[in-house]
Amino acid sequence: MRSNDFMFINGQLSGPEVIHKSKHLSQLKGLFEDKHAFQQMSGEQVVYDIDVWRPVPDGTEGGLFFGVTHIYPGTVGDEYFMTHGHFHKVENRGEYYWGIEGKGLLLLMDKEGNTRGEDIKPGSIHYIPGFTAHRVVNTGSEVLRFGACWPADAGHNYASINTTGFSKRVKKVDNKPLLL
Ligand code: PAN
Ligand code: ZN
Repeated sequence: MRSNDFMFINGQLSGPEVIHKSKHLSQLKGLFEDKHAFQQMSGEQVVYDIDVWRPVPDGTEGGLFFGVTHIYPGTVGDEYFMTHGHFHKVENRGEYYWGIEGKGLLLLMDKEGNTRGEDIKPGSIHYIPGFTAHRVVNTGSEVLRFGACWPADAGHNYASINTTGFSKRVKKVDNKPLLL
């Protein structure tokens, strides 16, 4: 029998078609509240890395993608490092996230702009329904790793987050995360 070349060990995804991408601070311009603190930081700084396995072409109906995101610890002013966040382009497409290492908060925002948070920690599983924007925030002092599985035809709509953002932010207040 032929063995599969894809492996997922110790939070690291490997295999011949795995794509690695880094998200630099400069690519998250406008998302953090403290513009002054943002300007003082290097735009070259990596906020998170993503490893994605796309076994089928982007947009394939019925296909699934598998990814791992690694968010580094840090803040912009008092706001924790986080992913850009998005709705899916095909809005009804859902997704699974699960915690692997580190701790944080998954922000879920519905179409009416109501935002709620779920704790991400090793072993936690999160079902993200369709029509729901999702963003992950690293509230710990270590790297936060989480897995994701989503439909290959979901696509990403980042534009609406660029303009309206999420209705809540996660900030470090007295050394503790607060959803404000
Ligand atoms: C994830 C995200 C990944 C990075 O794979 O794309 O965590 O977050 P942003 O895409 O918001 O930068 C996912 O939700 N895919 O649909
Ligand atoms: Zn998604």
